[in-house]
Amino acid sequence: MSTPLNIGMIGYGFMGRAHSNAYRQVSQFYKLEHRPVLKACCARNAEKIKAFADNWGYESYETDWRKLIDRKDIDVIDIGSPNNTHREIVLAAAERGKMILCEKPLAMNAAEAEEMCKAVEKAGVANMVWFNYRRVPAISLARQVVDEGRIGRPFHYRATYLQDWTIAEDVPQGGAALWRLDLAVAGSGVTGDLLAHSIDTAEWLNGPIRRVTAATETFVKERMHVETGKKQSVGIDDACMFLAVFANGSMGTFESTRYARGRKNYNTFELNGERGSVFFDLEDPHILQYFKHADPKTGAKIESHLTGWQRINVTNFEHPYMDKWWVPGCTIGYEHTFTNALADFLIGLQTGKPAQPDFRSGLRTQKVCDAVLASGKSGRWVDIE
Ligand code: SOE
Repeated sequence: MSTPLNIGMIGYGFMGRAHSNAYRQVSQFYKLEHRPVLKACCARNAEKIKAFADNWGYESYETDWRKLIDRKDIDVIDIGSPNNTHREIVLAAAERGKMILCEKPLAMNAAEAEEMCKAVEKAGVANMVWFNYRRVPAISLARQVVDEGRIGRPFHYRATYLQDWTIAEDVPQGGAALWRLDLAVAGSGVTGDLLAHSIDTAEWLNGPIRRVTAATETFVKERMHVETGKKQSVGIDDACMFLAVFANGSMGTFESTRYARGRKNYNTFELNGERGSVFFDLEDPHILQYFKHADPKTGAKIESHLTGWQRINVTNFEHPYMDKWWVPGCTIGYEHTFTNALADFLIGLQTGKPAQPDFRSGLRTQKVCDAVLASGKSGRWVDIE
């Protein structure tokens, strides 16, 4: 018999939908002690949140998040609302002893994230940041390949995260749909929104980043603001490139933009080491490319005429998460990464071994983002503690 775990979801946009879908799916595919129940959702607009509640099967809705976190029948607060709301909700929800799942980036900056970490740690409540890409089976397999010593000494890490949806100058900023373009609400542009994913994956696969130097650019300097109806200056970084030095001595390059015509959600990385390399591209999500130069145990080199990149179709039962889904050869998609993440969170509750990335780990990413943005301004190398 599973125990119900009552969810209070804040936000009804893209992430509100992605998380709600995960809550609905997880118990069907994973056998777990806790069974999420869609107890209540919350947003300011009563008409929209009611429609959201009806569509996803939430039992009730609220229009004030404070009321939601005061409710005794809510166990978990899920934050899918814009970045500038995360801190306040986390501090209040932790005080009331709620478990918290927060959308990325954890906060507007590292100072906020630090405060949020302290709050959940003081309250002793379970917490996780929704860095869903760790749960793409091919990316989890990359981590396994690293752990198995198949990369050997790492030399290079290369990440790109490219999109193209803000090129037109008449795309406005602000409001429910376009808050990601509004500095006051988002905290930053592509650095917090896209590179946060790349940084989380990079540190997970290749360890901590020690130093960065960055260049940022804002291509469209003014956009109409949805709330004021007036043209206002744009404060976010439209594009950001940075160089990194990892604690293990390897070097990294990171590139992100929303101005790469034709690129919709092009999230890639490549890690090159002495014994092998891995490459991943989210536009080909079930494939992990692996180049084997030498045996991880003996160090013996593969015969040169037989070397080449392997395209591993990550759909076998032996692959991460895949025994929970379909039969080999049948792929899973974007939405399943959230379900896998949620399953890890619930397994963490069950085993007492908290799921990662928790808020501390989210704070690491935030520190790197802050360093990147500071370097983008100063043009200097910035160290990360
Ligand atoms: C931005 O367009 C965005 O929706 C991000 O906010 C998500 O985190 C990313 O996964 C997809 O792109």
